[in-house]
Amino acid sequence: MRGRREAARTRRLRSSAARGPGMAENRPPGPQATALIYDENMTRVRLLWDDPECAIEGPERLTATYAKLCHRGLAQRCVRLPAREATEEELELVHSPEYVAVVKGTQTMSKEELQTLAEQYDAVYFHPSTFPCARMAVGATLQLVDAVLTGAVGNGMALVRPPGHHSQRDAANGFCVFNNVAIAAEHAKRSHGLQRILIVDWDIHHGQGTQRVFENDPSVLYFSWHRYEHQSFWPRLRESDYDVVGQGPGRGFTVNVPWNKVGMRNADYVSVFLHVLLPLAIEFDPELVLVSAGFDSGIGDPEGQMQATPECFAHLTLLLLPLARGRLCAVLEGGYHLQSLAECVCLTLQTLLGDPVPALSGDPAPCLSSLESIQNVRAAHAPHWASLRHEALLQEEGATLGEEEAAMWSRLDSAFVQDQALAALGKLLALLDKILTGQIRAGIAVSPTASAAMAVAVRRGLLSCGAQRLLCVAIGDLDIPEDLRDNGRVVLLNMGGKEQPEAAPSPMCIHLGGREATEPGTFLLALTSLILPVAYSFQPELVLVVLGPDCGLRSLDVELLTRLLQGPVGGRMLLLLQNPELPLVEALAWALAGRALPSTLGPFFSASPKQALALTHLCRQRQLDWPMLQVSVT
Ligand code: X5A
Ligand code: ZN
Repeated sequence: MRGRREAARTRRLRSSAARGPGMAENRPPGPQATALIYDENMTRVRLLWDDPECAIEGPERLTATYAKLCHRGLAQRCVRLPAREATEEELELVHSPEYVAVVKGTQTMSKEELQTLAEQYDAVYFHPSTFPCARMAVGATLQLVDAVLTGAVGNGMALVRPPGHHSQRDAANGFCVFNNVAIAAEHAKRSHGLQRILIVDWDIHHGQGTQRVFENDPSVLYFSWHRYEHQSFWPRLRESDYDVVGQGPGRGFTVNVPWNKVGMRNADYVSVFLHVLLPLAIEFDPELVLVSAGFDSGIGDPEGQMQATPECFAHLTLLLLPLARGRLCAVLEGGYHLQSLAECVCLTLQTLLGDPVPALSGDPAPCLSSLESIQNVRAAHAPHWASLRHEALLQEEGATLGEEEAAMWSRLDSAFVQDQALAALGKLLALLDKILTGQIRAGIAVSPTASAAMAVAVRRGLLSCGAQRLLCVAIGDLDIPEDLRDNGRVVLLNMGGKEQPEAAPSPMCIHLGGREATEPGTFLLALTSLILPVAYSFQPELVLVVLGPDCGLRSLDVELLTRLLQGPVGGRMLLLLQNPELPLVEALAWALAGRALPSTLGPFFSASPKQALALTHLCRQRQLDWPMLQVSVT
């Protein structure tokens, strides 16, 4: 029974993988579907007088974006949900009744009155349609959150105007009137009983409005990166710096990453996700992820002046999808370069729809200024998060673990391969060839002899039509033949193998040995701090993940590895498992097909100090070879 269901799922996986981007099936409503909310009414609000600062926030932001989504066929693949106007009661989840009344009053104001009111706030304009539009922006966000939290859809995006994240209890600010995302988070707590919500604010401005709403609240983890330039960039607030971490019970639940230079690129953005946001988010284990999805952080934007390409937003989205069972709601904030905005929204929505992410372009080394910010924010949060605590530890002990840095793979000693294994090898090679020739994107092979199969697969992967760069992530006690160890085209990353001291470690072999290396705490830390940074630095064309017998990883950890490694490799991945349990194979097939995780991450395990230290030491030792391992300027 189970076997047949498994086979059916694998078939589905293969056929959808073969179709590739833009052609995946339209999923019916349900926990695997993606919602899109857009309503023309939100294009009504516009600037009626001359104000160079506000002129960039116009209706064409929505129309251009929506047109591109339709043109790409992406809007058509989504479940369309109607927007609605939020009630005043809902607005008052965050805003004062007095402020709501003020905004309500704008409906009947003359242009002069509107302008006078706008002057009371910083960088805001009003229009007779502001109140209904802003209510609809909130209502659209609530519709999306309700659909995701009831399981009507799995994730989704709301294209709204006006934006929300600068708006505060009693004030409009920075084009924002009502705080769409903050209201949605309060609503999720009150009406759905949620206890942990993550807000990821990747807009290029600091969402000080959202920060202020939740600064005392440990149930909402607020993360924002923002152009800061040592407090000289709007809104020029001291409270936007890395050392502002929340107050009272909310200490540690506000995370600010200031960008002190313009021109930040893909590597800077992904590094911050890997080394700051993800460790904290995994430890927090949110039940819902709200993205304040501003795209003024994308290349070409006049406000942000950054260099991150549209593909970067696909990667950021992919990195968030393993959280909260994939319950992710992206809500538009800023974004003022119409083409860049539309393109970035396409890449975000495409990823929500489960399409494979395109490769990340550019030098994988983060710049000095971003490393400085990463170092500072990690230090500021080390007291509050177990996943960062080993930073402090390392400084205290000044430890070196030279002997711990052990070596690798013993020689593949056996030419003896059983019949059964031969048959499995045949299937494995057929699968690998299909991946290499682009007929399918990813696959799972089962072998009774993982070590031998791995050696064969790596060799085959390197053949003439094979990969120029192959990453082999080997978990557990697996033997790698000598000749593959220092092949310039293969990086071997082994977790949990035998501890074997090695004379001269090769940059192409990375090994964290011992049973403890595959314990949940160590492994999750290794995933964000070692495995993904090496993979993003190497940019492999193919990833081979090999699980040795009794490798010690929980099924959840293998799933996370599988999902997250799809980023740096564009989804081209072969999983090789020795005698796995059927549910694991099923879960991995699901993961490769980009479907949501069935549960949240569960209780957090922290790595033992010894393991954290060994891992940190390994990362520091290898950061010259693999620049995305860096977390400090030294
Ligand atoms: C939502 C948003 C920016 C305001 C900039 C004012 N606001 N100079 O991106
Ligand atoms: Zn912005």
